[in-house]
Amino acid sequence: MFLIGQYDSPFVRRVAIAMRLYGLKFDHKPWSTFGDAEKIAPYNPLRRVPTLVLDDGEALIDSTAIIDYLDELVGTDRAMIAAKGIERRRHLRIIALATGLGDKSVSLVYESALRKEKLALWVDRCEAQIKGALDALEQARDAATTPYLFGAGIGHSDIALACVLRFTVEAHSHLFTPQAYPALSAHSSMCEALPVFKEIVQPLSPPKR
Ligand SMILES: N[C@@H](CCC(=O)N[C@@H](CS)C(=O)NCC(=O)O)C(=O)O
Repeated sequence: MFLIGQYDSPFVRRVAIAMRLYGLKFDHKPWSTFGDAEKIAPYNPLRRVPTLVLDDGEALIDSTAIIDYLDELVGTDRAMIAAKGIERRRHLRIIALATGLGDKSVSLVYESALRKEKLALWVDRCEAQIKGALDALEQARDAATTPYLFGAGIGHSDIALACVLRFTVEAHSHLFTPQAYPALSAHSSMCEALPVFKEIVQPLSPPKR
């Protein structure tokens, strides 16, 4: 199978990190959503990444759907998320907040990289949404009494959170300071120190007009 997308995308990165931690072999096609859109289109009509193409040609799209498939492959005992109940819903809420924060951070990057003049209405809205999500995630991370969010081992919510934090800090450093978000800052440092995070990483390279 092969994974399409560059590791400066927090969504691609979280999938690749999960695959490595699960010990799943894959080829990597670091195609750019803008420069290589025509290459991506046959696999994903939305021309978005991540896209995971299986050996039989089936193409999976959207990081959460891809990870759902990876969990199925490894089975419930090894899956980095609870199988059901409140434990699963807690993970999913953090993942939704983190990936939603990622969506807004990515939108803001496009707003400044692709438009001649930024639209203040959109920038203000995205920044308010980013702040709201960061505040909620700080509270949740601060409340955790275990090394990771929901236990002693890393979970999908930890990975999604760390990947999105790195992207947000690189793209919009004025929206995040360690003083304002100490628990998130500590979470990011802990995850980024892991070998798999050091291996699967790429500095942000925004699209050009
Ligand atoms: N909800 C999607 C978001 C993926 C996403 O936003 N990918 C960006 C790259 S970071 C992309 O493909 N952008 C190109 C576009 O949306 O046109 C997921 O979780 O996979």
